[in-house]
Amino acid sequence: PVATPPFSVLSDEFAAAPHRFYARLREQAPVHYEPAIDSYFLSRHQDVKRVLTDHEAFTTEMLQVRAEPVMRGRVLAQMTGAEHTAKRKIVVRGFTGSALREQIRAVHANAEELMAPFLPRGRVDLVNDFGKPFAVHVALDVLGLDRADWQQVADWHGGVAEFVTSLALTPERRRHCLDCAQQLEAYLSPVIRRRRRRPGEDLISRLCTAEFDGVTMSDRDVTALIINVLVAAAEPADKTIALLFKHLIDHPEQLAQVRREPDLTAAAIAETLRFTPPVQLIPRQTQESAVFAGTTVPAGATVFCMIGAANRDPEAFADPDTFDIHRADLGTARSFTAAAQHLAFGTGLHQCVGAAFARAEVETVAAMLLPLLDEVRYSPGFRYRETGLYTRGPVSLSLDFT
Ligand code: 2IO
Repeated sequence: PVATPPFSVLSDEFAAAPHRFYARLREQAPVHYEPAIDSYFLSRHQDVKRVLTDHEAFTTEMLQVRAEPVMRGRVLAQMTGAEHTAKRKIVVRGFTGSALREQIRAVHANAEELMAPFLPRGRVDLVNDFGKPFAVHVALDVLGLDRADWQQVADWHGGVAEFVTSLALTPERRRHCLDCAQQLEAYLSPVIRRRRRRPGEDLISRLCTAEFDGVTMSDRDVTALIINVLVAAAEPADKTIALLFKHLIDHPEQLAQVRREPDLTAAAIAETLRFTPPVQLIPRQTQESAVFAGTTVPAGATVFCMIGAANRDPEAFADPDTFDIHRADLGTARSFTAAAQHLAFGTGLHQCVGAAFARAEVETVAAMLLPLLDEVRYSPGFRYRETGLYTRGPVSLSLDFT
């Protein structure tokens, strides 16, 4: 008899369909240790929530090695105390009021422009034809960068995102990622210099000129924030849009309801984020040793919060493996705030600062695409496949419509 190898989140079986393993992990290995990367994986809603809420016991120190080398400076998630409060406030301002209204106009314009060529054909790959270029175009418009550079920026972004979202990198890939980051920084430096001299209405200008409680942003802060905004805006957006359409196509009665009552769109997006969060893992580091479900995690250990598993914990959601935009425990109004029950935007001090923007972006796209894509369905012969462990989404989503 051949012994079954120990379960691993790094296995091909897990990569093919992580949700099939969530219940087993929560019930039998709520603190799963992965020796190859010396990290612990937490899958229960209660444990994940505790880690994200207690930012003193569970720090973001590992971002120094997991993010800083490609962000080219410290990002908000690495900061605490007065510095964090001031700089987070500056970023929040950059995504509210007149700034947000202008950003949503850019969302509209880009969505319209990118979808136009596919309308007469009656077929579009929502990931590769639309979502990916759309997400980068919007990020560039928000930052006030030239959309003509989008292919180049998208390539650099790919390297930066690969670094941040990899569980293991070969030395060659690592060099490639660092190279992308360096070129991106070199591209941004003269832009930052110009915006300091002659600021406009874009996010880079706002970051350059902002002040809160006497705190301002250094060039390094601005660089890191621009790269952070680029990754955070580009990496999950195409996935969320494609997953929303996939779930609605798979649940035609709910699709019909959203078409009839567009006010249900926010609930459909919130349920998509709960059911299939595009960011599946959030790393933290234990300050002291900590006990979860009777298992001790040593001090200084890397802990990965499994957002997908926590979001399907029956202790937190009734009938968790069912996609239901009407679920009573969704709390749509709170779904894009720190009070959310689902953990797709994290929670606590470092909860996603772009959550309100993300909601407005995806709502705008959905409101625009639903009426355009009549009788939307999978293209004949289309095979659905997802990829990614850290961020995860459809490889493609080929749709036919009338
Ligand atoms: C570099 C991982 C797509 C963030 C980071 C500290 C990124 C930070 C996140 C999300 C999503 C990206 N972490 N956004 O999980 O800004």
